[in-house]
Amino acid sequence: MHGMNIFSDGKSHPLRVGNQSKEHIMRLTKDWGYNSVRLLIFWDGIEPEKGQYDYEYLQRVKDRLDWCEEAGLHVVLDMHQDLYAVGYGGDGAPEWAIFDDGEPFELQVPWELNYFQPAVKASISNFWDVERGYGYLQEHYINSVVEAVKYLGNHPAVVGIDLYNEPTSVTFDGYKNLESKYMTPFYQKLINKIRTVNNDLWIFYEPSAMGVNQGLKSDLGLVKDPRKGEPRLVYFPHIYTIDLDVSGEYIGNPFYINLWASARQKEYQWRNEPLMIGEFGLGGNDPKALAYTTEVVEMCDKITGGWFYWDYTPGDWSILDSENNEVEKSKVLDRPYPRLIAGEKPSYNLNLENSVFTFKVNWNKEVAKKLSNHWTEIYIPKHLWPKGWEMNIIKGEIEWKYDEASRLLYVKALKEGDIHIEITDKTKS
Ligand code: 9MR
Repeated sequence: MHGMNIFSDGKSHPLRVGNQSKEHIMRLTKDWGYNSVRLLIFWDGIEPEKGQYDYEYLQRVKDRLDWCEEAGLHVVLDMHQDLYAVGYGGDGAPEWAIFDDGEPFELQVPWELNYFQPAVKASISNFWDVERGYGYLQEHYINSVVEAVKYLGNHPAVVGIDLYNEPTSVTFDGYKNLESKYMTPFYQKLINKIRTVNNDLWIFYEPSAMGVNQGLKSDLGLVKDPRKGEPRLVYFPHIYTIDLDVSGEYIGNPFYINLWASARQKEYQWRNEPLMIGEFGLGGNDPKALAYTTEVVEMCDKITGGWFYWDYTPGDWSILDSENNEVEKSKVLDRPYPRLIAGEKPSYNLNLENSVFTFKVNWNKEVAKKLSNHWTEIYIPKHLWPKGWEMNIIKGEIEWKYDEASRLLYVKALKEGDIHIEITDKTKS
């Protein structure tokens, strides 16, 4: 999956869906080769009054899922929150679920600093630590997610749901305690409950944001998927490296990106689950911002992780400026990638110096038996080879075809063994 986070302008929008249009969503597949989106939904949208679900809200989300389906996008629903709730400059929890122990709150800039405000800390603690007497908050949250799954989970565009955006605590003796003591059992309960109503959805879950987003090790315990058949769990961290948080810009050294990647690689291998990146991004289109974006997407290719850029709402961070014009960063993100892989142990990368895209995969009979579709699909961006591209078959015997309308190259193995192809600029041969 390569895609965008969508409808971040819904966070505190009265209808919780934002102002973006269907045409805007259609561009994701028409103008670029995105195949998926992470779509923000909110607890205060689903259950604005205690115990009462707002089906009009869920219907508004469903209407947007129809757009996504028409655009050919897979959707991961994202139970979003920042700073616990709208009242703290964030989004997520309904008003009735806020218990601040009478602590004060003063709005801070940048927004992340509000996590340290006493009222925010208290409200977050009252959600996670059931011993403080508000255990029913988690029950209500879980039931709201299940209600969303019941209402939206069978929509043809929906492939999965992200259980909780960026769990963050500044009170439980550091983030590790939040992960091991509170988040792990909470996720397990939530997964079990989702499976009572839906056996098919992929369940995406995140480690703690604070610490892990910056590259430190996660302490989240293992969770199990009780579904019939193979587990469908995806480890779904975010990356926002510390240099960006501290100085607001990329220092031009991939050290922190590599630190993050090696920690995450160990974790997803230990968890024995696929990894995808739920969010990464930054503002601006200056050389440093473009370098950072390039480094992150190259790292994702290296670890074969799909991703969702933060975010698509036109503005400083987006691939569209506030007048909906495409900006330079869009070209960095609009890259060739395999959208479907028939084979094992894939690797791929784009060499920006000579514009050569390399794709390798192993094809064997065992893998072939498991697949219903034996074609690998590789997306070819418009902008990269404006005078045309060609494919060199370095290794393997393949059959191939190209669909101009979708800019998809289809490759099929004809013999067991390694396949190695290169896509290059036609004018350079
Ligand atoms: O980019 C968003 C910023 O404009 C908002 O003020 C802030 C609080 O709502 O949220 C930012 O988006 C964050 C997202 O919700 C969670 N992950 C980090 C994103 C970037 O800071």
